[in-house]
Amino acid sequence: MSDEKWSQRDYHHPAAGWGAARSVLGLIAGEGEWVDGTRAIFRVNHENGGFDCPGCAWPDDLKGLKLDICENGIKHVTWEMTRKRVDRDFFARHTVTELRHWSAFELEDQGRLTEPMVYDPDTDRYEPISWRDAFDLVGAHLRALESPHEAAFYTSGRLGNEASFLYQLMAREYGTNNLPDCSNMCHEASGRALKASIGTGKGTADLKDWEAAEAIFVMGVNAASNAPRMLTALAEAHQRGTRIVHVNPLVEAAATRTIVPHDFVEMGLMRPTRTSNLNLQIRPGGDMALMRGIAKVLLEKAERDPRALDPEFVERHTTGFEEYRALCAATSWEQLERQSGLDRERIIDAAQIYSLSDRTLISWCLGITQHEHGVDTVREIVNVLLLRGNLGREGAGPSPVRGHSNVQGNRTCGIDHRPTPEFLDGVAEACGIDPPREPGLDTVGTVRAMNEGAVKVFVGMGGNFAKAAPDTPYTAAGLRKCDLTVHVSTKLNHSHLEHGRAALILPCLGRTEKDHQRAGLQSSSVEDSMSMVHLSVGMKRPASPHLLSEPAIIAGIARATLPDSATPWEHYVEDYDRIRDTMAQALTGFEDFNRRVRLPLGFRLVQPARELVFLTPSGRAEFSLAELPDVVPAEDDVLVLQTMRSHDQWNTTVYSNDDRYRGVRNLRTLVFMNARDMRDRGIAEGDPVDIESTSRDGSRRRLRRYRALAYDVPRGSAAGYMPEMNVLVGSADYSTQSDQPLMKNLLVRVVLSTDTEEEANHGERIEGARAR
Ligand SMILES: Nc1nc2c(c(=O)[nH]1)N[C@H]1C(S)=C(S)[C@@H](COP(=O)(O)OP(=O)(O)OC[C@H]3O[C@@H](n4cnc5c(=O)[nH]c(N)nc54)[C@H](O)[C@@H]3O)O[C@H]1N2
Ligand SMILES: Nc1nc2c(c(=O)[nH]1)N[C@H]1C(S)=C(S)[C@@H](COP(=O)(O)OP(=O)(O)OC[C@H]3O[C@@H](n4cnc5c(=O)[nH]c(N)nc54)[C@H](O)[C@@H]3O)O[C@H]1N2
Ligand SMILES: [Mo]
Repeated sequence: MSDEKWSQRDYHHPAAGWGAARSVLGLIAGEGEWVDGTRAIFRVNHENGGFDCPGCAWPDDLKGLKLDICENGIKHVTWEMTRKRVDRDFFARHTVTELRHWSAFELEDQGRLTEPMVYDPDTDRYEPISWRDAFDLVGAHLRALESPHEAAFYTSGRLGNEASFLYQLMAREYGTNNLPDCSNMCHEASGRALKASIGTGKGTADLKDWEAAEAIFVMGVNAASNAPRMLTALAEAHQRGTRIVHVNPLVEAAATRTIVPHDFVEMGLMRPTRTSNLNLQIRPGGDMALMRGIAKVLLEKAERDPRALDPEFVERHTTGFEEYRALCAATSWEQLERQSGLDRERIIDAAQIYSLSDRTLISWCLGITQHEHGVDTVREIVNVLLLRGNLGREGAGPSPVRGHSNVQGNRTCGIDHRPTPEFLDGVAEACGIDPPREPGLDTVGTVRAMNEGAVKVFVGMGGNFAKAAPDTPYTAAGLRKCDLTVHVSTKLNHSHLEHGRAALILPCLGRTEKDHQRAGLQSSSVEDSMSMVHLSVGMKRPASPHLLSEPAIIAGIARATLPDSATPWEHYVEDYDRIRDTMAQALTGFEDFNRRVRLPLGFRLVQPARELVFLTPSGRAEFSLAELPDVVPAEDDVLVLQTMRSHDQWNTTVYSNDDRYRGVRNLRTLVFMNARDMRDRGIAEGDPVDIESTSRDGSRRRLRRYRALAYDVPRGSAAGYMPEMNVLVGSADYSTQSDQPLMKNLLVRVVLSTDTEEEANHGERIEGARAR
């Protein structure tokens, strides 16, 4: 973070390659982690021993060189393994009010948290507290609440399966389903859509399918930065002749060419592999129209050539086909072109690639889900797959790219504010508790409830709720209204500083560290994007002798809160095999858990839809019949703004102000715009602009003196970075289908700034909410 001037120019090198290699070396050296860093890298994602890379949820490669790592994974691992420490002296030197002005980078860069800390309002500082007193404080607050629903238990997607199971058990034994999680902002739409369409809320494809596909659609994901190991799959697929279609308003680095990250020969020769056959620069939110257009082309073609569809599959395994056919016929090309922002010819090109392939995978991430119509769009993706039987067949199926490394496992193990009756029955029987049956609060609901005084205790199991959640000042105000906020964390972040009247920071072991309990060295399991469950074992000495594991912290809180609990909390923590034995009884698909998770590559959870068993009301895969929404803003001067990640950040952790593949150096307070949209507004390259959003409740919010940069985005759309831009997301701006905040769909006006430098960059709310 220097005062060095910013710059932006096109990046012409392939993704991964030497830019990435240089960056990795700098990172390892920079953190003073040469030895540990390099040793750790060779232990990431290994089949025997080693820890699961916390960088993303892409599965481990099962073949070839076991060097399945990437630049951003290494960045993430070395960040956790830093030698720097945030100790009691640090907290003694800085008041909370002072720290609140530090950047996210500056806070995390102080290093690892070392001991439990409690907030002292008299000194406005965090001070040391013993674990026992910390647990007692949480227990006292939770026991004093009038109703268990006055507490919320947030989870960020790093938490291992065993800890997730204990955490949900504690919340439910205590009496609430208030289990908001990061998935509420991430893939909630995918889960709901897949559950409705095919009966189970997960993708059906695995890495073998990626290797067998004849066509792959990559929709709304910046793979080179956020799932870099996907680059290998794409490059290898392209070399095999697989046709690859990228759908994205931006042409991202992975959508052109890459150097296979672990192919050192190719790196040496600088020989890039192409990763695309077709790039479709879609209008934001236009993906559903594209999918419907593809279906329309296929259905018209099928009138002359029945092989355009898979009539046998449709007949045997689906319902609603005739209605869907009629819906497609009734949707005009004019509508499809306008809503997708694509010409008919381009849609036909995509349909052609799709219809010439007998094995097609469609993968997607936040560009699809963080929209009002995220659920309908994912269901439309499934509709298109069903038409040609691309399900339950090798090389085919829906393949959402999940975010956090264990976000899928969290859900499987019960982190869900809307648990199914079957799930609760399993837990009730195996654990002898009587769980609450009514749905709990999700992320958006928790923020509102804290502000309304309905939630008084907030427990965050990892993550950075204050910055990750929408409407930053409103979320902060909610946290500050709480009687108690508790954060289980590895590093300091703003959530510790927007605290309740009483507040605790509880430091935990990271995934790279050895977790010793009474029965010896413990391991935790995780589930990747493709339903593979395997063990992760830390190999480093803990950052401090005072750290506890997440299961131990949960057990400590549970015992203090539920003194008469029949759950053997201490017994569980002594040996995680015991937790797994209970999970084997409680959770479907976890039979014989302890044995199977120790198989060299773990095991694959059964995904019934892949076996063509559909747990839907009809027992079949269900075509969805949603009306095509209007995604074009009503007013001409409004732009649709998306908030995304740079190459050099991990969610709320910002490593630098650079964004290599988009050619940006030293600037995050930027907005990418179409050059013609800039000209229309009298804005020149790099001019300071104000960005004003209008929320659904009529309230307006503004960011000042951002820099406008011309970028290849469709007219009428714009892009900038999360989490800074969360100040523009109103608390009313969430999808009615998924309750996900509309982080890729903000309606904004951008104008030349008339402010002075001093007024720069502070997000603000500029008008009270009008009633809807
Ligand atoms: N290095 C690194 N890795 C990460 C993360 C990280 O922060 N850093 N975060 C992790 C997490 S939690 C997650 S959820 C994932 C996020 O992975 P991504 O989904 O790649 O995250 P974003 O950076 O938000 O990028 C969204 C992409 O969707 C595109 N997009 C926006 N709107 C639309 C649209 O309407 N239609 C289409 N088709 N595309 C659109 C954007 O141009 C961008 O390419 O990555 C995970 N991996
Ligand atoms: N505007 C906008 N907002 C977004 C998004 C967007 O695209 N646009 N994306 C959303 C998405 S997809 C997500 S997933 C959320 C992310 O929301 P979160 O998961 O809440 O945020 P992270 O930044 O991933 O959390 C980082 C913190 O986790 C803690 N941590 C790291 N490792 C560990 C560990 O092993 N154990 C524990 N206990 N703590 C640990 C550290 O203290 C670190 O500061 O943000 C959402 N917010
Ligand atoms: Mo995410």
